[in-house]
Amino acid sequence: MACPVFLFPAIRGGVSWRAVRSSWWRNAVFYQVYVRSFADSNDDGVGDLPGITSRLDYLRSLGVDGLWLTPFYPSPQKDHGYDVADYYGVNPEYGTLDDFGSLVEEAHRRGIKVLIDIVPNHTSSRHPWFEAALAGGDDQHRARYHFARGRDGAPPNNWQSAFGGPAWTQLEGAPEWYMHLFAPEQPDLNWWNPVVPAEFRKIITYWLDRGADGFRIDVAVSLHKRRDLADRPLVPHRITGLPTTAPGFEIIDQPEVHDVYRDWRHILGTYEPERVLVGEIFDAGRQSRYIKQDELHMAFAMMDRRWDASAWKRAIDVYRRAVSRSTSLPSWTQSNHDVIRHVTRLGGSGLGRERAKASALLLLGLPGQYFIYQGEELGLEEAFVPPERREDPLYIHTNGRHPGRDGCRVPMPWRQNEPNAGFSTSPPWLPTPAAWDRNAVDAQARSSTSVLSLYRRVLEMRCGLARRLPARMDWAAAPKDCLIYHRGPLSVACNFGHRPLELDQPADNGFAVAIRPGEESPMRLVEEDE
Ligand SMILES: [Ca+2]
Repeated sequence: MACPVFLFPAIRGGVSWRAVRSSWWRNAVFYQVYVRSFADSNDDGVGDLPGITSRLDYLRSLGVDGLWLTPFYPSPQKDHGYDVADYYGVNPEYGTLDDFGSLVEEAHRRGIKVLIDIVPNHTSSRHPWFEAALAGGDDQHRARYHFARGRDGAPPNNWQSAFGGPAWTQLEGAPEWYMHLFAPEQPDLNWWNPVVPAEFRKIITYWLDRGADGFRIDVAVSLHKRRDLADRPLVPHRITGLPTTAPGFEIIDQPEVHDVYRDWRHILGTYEPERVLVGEIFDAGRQSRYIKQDELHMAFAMMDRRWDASAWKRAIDVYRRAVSRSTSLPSWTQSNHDVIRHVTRLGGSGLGRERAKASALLLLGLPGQYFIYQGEELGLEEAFVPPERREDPLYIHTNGRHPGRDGCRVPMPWRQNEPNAGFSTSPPWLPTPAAWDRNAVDAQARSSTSVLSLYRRVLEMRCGLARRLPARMDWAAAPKDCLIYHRGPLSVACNFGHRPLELDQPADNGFAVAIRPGEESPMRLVEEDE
């Protein structure tokens, strides 16, 4: 672990050894590695596992406690790895199982945990199960997916794919259709069939045995689909008037999904040190039902609100309340591989970057985990990817109505004055914007005012303060457009407005983080000894 203080807290008051050791993930800082775009070890333009291993010292110097690796399994890459053809292997583009072993070993040597992505909702259409299901009407394999007869040439029901169009594709020359809530190349598994949960028990055990410290679970509340496959009742949307699913009608989020996570949590409980489950769940209401002592450890407290003090305060409180009845804390997140980078969302260029620095400080002071999305620590903006170079199925399947998510997946800039900002000597799978040269890691490492230097400094402070920071925080009275909170010896103030604010430094608190979006001094970190 990069920050060993998390290991110490309580060998007192009858706290068991198990409880002490299980605390590693609480308040940890995780770093999401988008494998295809992080680091390229063999200069073929595609990131890979040895590339990640070669950059572990960078991640350690940044001060992260754990990584989340996006899927690296063999896959036809119709949805960049979220279409898994073999849950037990490594895509040759990304390396080998031995490379995975080395990555885990080297990460652990540096005190960094490794979470991997698991995709239980659907397989790739190239998975051997689905290929067998198609091959000859193999009933045993068909029963592992959702096959159903259509209605007069139409799909079995009116469910929609997240990527546009019906959630069903008809088999050629046959009356049956198969279900896919995402791309047609991602057939949904039938979790009502006991063969499916049994297989995933094997899969998670396989990776736990290879040293994985836990899983980030893709579309975590899906799994079981409502059994009656009933049509969605449609009602007019309250604003647009367009037909939308009636409230209370759930296709996913069935009660049986909880049984799966109780089962997985039980399996994880047989490993030491503690392994963790992080659900891809953003809705606070759902988080409160899934984050439990015997289910998930964490989900994402996604801070995607407009830059407004009261909206942020409300969102922070909603996510805090969501976990208040569990022993968990929120996992603050601003960006990931599916959303527009937050520097851009917060206004772009200099203004967006200043706000992003402020929001990081605001969230990093709160109780809870923090998930950095790769490149966030460089202040990267959403990149423009020319339409002819876009690869995201969301762009392709919506015929360009959705711009796609390629702009947040462009490879990392590592070195200034090198081709493709030092990511690769070959053209990267997505083009690096020319302007990213100045964002390169080596350039930012040399500058004390860079976003990277700020992240390093703040993570170091957070680590140093960890033992003194309680799980509780309290809002304090604040001027308009400002949020202030206290957490033990730490006080954090964040100015959402355009004018500088002068605040009295809290007398009883030894440490304060103040953020002032003025021109000369946009931000000020006040340390104890100042
Ligand atoms: Ca490569």
